[in-house]
Amino acid sequence: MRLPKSQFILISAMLLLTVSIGCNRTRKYPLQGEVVGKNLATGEITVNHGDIPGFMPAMAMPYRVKDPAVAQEVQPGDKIAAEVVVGKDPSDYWLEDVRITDESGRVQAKPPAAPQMLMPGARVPDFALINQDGRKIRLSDFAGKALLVTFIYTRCPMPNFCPRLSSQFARIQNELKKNPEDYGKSHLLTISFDPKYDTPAVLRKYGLAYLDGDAGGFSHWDFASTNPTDLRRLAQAFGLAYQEEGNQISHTMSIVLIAPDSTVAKFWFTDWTWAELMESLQQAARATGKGEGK
Ligand SMILES: [Cu+2]
Repeated sequence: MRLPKSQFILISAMLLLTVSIGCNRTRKYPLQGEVVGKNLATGEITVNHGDIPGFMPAMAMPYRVKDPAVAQEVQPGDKIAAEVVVGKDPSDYWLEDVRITDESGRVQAKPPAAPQMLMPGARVPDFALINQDGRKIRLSDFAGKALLVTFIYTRCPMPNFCPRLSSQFARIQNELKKNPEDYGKSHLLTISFDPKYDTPAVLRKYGLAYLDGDAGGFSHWDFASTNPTDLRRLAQAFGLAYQEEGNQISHTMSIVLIAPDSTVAKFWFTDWTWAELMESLQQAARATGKGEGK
């Protein structure tokens, strides 16, 4: 069969479009199974699941959960239903829309507590903390500045987690110092989720190590903590999961940029570099001058 040229071009274009959509689209598969383990450090849960037609035969394997609060919530033994989402790169897949079900796979009346993570643009509640000097500080103290917040515990033995967060924040601190205007319009805040051990004195000593012994640096970088109840609320708001395990705390990473108007500007959970954080922080800080009658 010979097609008129115009029709041939049309069909070719449609085929090309279909192929490119097929490659760029993320795909979703329904999953049902039982949670048999979890690893808060990686934000993964291991699920023993049935056949997932078109994706995977029945087996037990770890899945990253998109929302870290959900990994915190579900427990081994829970029966769940979820969507496996496969990204453009098929080796990149994760779980979304996780629901706890009964034996027969029906969603139970009580799903996991709705994660209350703040979305970008949301106003940040005014949490109170105690800093390295034993002084009460509030997030609202930094209103008008771009505020970069992260969470650590000082005893963390995993080089890629808390020590990396602190050493990269130190790098940002040092770089910002070179530009007094940015320095004056920004602030860093490291929050410990281990208040029992990380007292103000411990945090002060820890902070000084990252400030090269310069206590003056605390005027731009606070190390703080608060009571366990407020920590839970803070962690939920900022999508951080942590859990005591013996003498250690297994946890995820969360870095949040709070804009000068006290709204969430951006989150980072896994992939980030100090340069990227600093650039976003500087951008937010420089935006403060605009629209304020300057
Ligand atoms: Cu850590």
